[in-house]
Amino acid sequence: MNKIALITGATAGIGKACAEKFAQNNYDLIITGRRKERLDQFQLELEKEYKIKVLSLNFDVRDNAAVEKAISLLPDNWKKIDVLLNNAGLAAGLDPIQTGSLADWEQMLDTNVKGLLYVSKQIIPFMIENKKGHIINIGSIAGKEVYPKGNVYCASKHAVDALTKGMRMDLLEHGIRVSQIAPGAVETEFSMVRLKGDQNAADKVYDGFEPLHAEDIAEVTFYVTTMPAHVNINDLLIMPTAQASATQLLRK
Ligand code: NDP
Ligand code: 8X3
Repeated sequence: MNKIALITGATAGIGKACAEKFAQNNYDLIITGRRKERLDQFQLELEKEYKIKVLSLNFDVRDNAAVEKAISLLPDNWKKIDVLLNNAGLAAGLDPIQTGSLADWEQMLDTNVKGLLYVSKQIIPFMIENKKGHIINIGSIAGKEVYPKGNVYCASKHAVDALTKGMRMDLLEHGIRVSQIAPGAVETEFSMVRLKGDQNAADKVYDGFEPLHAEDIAEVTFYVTTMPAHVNINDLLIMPTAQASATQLLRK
């Protein structure tokens, strides 16, 4: 086997671009997501294009029993996971706290925080056993700053920021590297999901400036893994040149 990366949320956006980048660099991949058709199709494309081994695991990260089951069924040679990319996540809604929806809040916290924990809980023992590994959590500018109507999404990404630090401390004795990549605006399916399929509103998010592309984040994510074993990039905040903060954008 080549080195192995497990990427959650590989059916779209940043996770998909990261899978391509790791595949180009001869990693074998475990790709996960809820949309089985996309996952299976992507698996075939990766195997054909890059001649690597790919396993696709179809689960919702919010369902701990499903996460446990899928990972417990991994063949032993797939348990030597070098990189865990905790990427699956979303924002749901853009409402002030006083009118926000409970279902949106639960979806964000259950996916971005608890889902990340459920997957990590299954993979960390393999890394401890292997005495190495690299966990990369996809945070956000929303984990560094809070912005109006960002309330619960920002809270979930602040939790990712805190968990990244906590993981690094607790896993220090096991030689496991833990990093966070925190992007600003990246044009993916993110805004369509957040704005519940309103294409016009989603397009407006990226109007008049060049956002980051998922491939930019893949480039940086792969770079973080290429450092020598004694080097850990703790935290990497990456923004479009046209974005200075969560709320300050230069639109033409
Ligand atoms: P996309 O919507 O394009 O992709 C999200 C991915 O997460 C999909 O593959 C989706 O797969 C998966 N996912 C979502 N919910 C679940 C779930 N419950 N169980 C399993 N998989 C799930 O968005 P991005 O690529 O932009 O988002 C990826 C990460 O990057 C998220 O954590 C997001 O918060 C973060 N981020 C995004 C930024 C942006 O501006 N786009 C900026 C900063 C951070 P499926 O639907 O098939 O399950
Ligand atoms: C996604 C970026 O600014 O919409 O995490 O929160 S933002």
